[in-house]
Amino acid sequence: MPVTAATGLVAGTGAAAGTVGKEAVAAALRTTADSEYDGSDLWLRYVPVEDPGLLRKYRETVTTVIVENAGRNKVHRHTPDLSMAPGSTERLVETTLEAARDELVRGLKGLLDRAVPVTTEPGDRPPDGAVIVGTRDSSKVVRQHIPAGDLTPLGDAGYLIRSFTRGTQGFTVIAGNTETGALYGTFAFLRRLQTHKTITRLDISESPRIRNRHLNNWETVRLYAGNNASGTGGLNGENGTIFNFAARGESAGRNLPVILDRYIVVARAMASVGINGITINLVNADNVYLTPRYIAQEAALADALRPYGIKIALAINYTAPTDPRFAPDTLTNEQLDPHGEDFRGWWNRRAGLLRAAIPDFTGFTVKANSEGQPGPQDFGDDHGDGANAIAAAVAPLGMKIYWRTFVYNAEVDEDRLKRAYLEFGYIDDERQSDGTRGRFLDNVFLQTKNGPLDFQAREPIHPMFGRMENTNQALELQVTQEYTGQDEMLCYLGPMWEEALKTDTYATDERGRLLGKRLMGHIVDGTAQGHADTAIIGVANLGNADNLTGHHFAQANLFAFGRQSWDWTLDSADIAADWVRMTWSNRTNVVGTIVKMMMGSWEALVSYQTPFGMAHQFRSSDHYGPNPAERLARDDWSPVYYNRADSAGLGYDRSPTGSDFTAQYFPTLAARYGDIDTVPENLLMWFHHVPWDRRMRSGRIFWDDLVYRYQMGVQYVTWMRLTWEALRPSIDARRFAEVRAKLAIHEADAGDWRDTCVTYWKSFSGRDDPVDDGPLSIAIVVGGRRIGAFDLSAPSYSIPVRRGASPKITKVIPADRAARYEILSQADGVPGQAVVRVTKEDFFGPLVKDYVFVMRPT
Ligand code: BDP
Repeated sequence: MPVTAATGLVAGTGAAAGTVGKEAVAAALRTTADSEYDGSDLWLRYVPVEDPGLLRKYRETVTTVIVENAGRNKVHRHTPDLSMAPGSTERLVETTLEAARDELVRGLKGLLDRAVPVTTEPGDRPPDGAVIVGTRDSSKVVRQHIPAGDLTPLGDAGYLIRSFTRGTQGFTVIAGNTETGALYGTFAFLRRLQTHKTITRLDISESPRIRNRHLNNWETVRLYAGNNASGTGGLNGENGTIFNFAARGESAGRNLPVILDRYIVVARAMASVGINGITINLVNADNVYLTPRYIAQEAALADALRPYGIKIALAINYTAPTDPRFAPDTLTNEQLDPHGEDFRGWWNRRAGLLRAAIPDFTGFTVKANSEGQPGPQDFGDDHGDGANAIAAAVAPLGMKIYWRTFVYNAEVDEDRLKRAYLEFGYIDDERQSDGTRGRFLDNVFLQTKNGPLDFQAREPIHPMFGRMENTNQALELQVTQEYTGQDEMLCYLGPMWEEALKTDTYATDERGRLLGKRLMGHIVDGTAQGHADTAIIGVANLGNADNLTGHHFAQANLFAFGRQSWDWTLDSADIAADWVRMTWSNRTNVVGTIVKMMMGSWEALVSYQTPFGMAHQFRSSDHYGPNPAERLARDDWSPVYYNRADSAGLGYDRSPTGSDFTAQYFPTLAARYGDIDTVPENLLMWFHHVPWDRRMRSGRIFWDDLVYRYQMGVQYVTWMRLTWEALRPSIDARRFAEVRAKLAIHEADAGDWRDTCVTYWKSFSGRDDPVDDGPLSIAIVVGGRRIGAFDLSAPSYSIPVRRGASPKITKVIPADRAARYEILSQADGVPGQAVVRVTKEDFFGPLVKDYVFVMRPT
């Protein structure tokens, strides 16, 4: 926390006090503290508003905070002696309005650089400069000034922020139907100040489009946000995850029910973007989470999160009832019949235990018959039987089941992508005895990844979206960057999710007529097909690293997930701009530059990892680096299964003449994807085996475009690295250095992707790297001779210079007219070295290539 950092520095700067005066010390302290800032506040960083004019305006508009009856609605607390770990800086609150009030006080103090008084009494009329937070229940001001009719339509999570003007002055009301709504409004108001937006004449009404906005916290795998034994933070007995249940050694005293600062920071951050639930353990679930000892710990966590409107859930294992750890309440295999009372009774009892400790416990996430996890099929039943059995058992307790559809049993179909729909589609279509369709119960959500494979950087949408009319559908996105650079690569995922959510499914009704609202987002928010209960899930990226997410820029993905799950129609660039302002700086050039870096970063990653719809070329050991030649125990885990490289071309034919996966889409998309001439080029190899010499839209042949695309991805990372370097004066030292170090790794590893993949493809295409017509291709003139044919993947080029001739580059001729060049250095003699930097803005952002020419005598 910055507070701690500042305190730690007092001693060091104290000596200067006598000589330079108090103010200078304060300033020095702030800069030094900033230079040490570790990112632990996420985007809830409330630094003083730099612009003096704006600061003055804000200070005029906000002079006092009024929260009436903040202590009235105490949230449930199960754990009698709930307490923060010794030395904590965060504190436990007892109500949601207290959380809102404290946030406002903390935020305003930081932003306005002075304490803002808080009172509980508005008097007869609110004073000028007051900010009032509450509900119609808690606050007289809200009752007097906000008509019920304005609030009611906003539901139980919505909020309203309204300015009331009197002459040149006035006051501001932040109201919700619930205290949680008021808390969301408070964060939205603070966000306006953090992003330097106007806070006068406001009339804002907001409510979320999707009801359940949850994280799934995979606490033991794909955790790129945690300190580990070799990392800088050290393990200290923690396993790297965000919540400690079983830390040992030095951290043994820091297990739940003890509450750590970072839990509260995360709760505040989640609430600030409207995330209202979290499944706290991995989908490959450990039954220990269902034991009484763990339930007591979970209850403490739920107690701490509850004031922030966050409810918890657990991932479970389908055969948990047979686990001896639950003795004497265990079942035999025979008793696992989903239609029988034993199985249902067991789940009802276990859920009852949870319910007793955590009254708002939301339910279970289930990964069944998937990647070796047990499930109903092991006993001759199907997913409908299994999901409904547990759902029926927990329905009386008001709980829900999030049943994952990430299944791909090889015997279902040779094409892995077809398998989920084949296993779930018929259950959704099934006619029921009451005449309705669809067997899944109302408290079952089918939780489906955005694409049909597995969180690849670019996938088409999953064909189940829109085809499961009779079942609640939850969309699952991966916030933790398993396949998108983990904690090394800067990859902003907002644009990827925006692309998915705004994809037209071309869904039709039962008579084949196109639906009016049919984007993926409409399916997920329920407006396409009239679903009342809706959900979006982010596989979280939280850990115990100082900055809580591993890479400083990974914080942006959590932020974007929250904002997009609240309102999927938002523009991911706007979200990025908010995040940059809240996290880094409000200076226009910094905002513009970092947003630009972020916006191209995903498409760049796609380009150097899996361009043109290539899928899953990751080495199996870590899903970070490439290994296109790998063959694993299962075909459908193997890169070769996806790339299908041969002498004819590259890619998986899923058209009607291939696996016919395209038939699972609605007719318009099926036709579009099924035809190599109409499929979008960025999904080309997803659906087709593409001949090496196929003519592409650029006019080049496929092979040439493919290689250039790999190179472009790396060239973008070079641009990011250089661009970050130029931001040094505007960024605090520690974070600047940490991101800088990561960008260097990023660039090298992107180069590894390019080289490993292109080299492997070459063994099939039998072609050389294309030269001379890439976006950054150039020819140079040295000693009167024109020299070209530079392979853009090479780190340097050897240029023969005749004895006595000048080694100077006299001319640079870019192949692309839009490219710019700069001769950074010339060779002084032979041997010598010259560097030419070529840049060009391409479709996803700026590209940079530094040509290093090594002049050597012939
Ligand atoms: C894959 C991960 C694996 C997860 C699986 C899942 O590699 O660790 O268990 O997804 O979603 O991407 O269940």
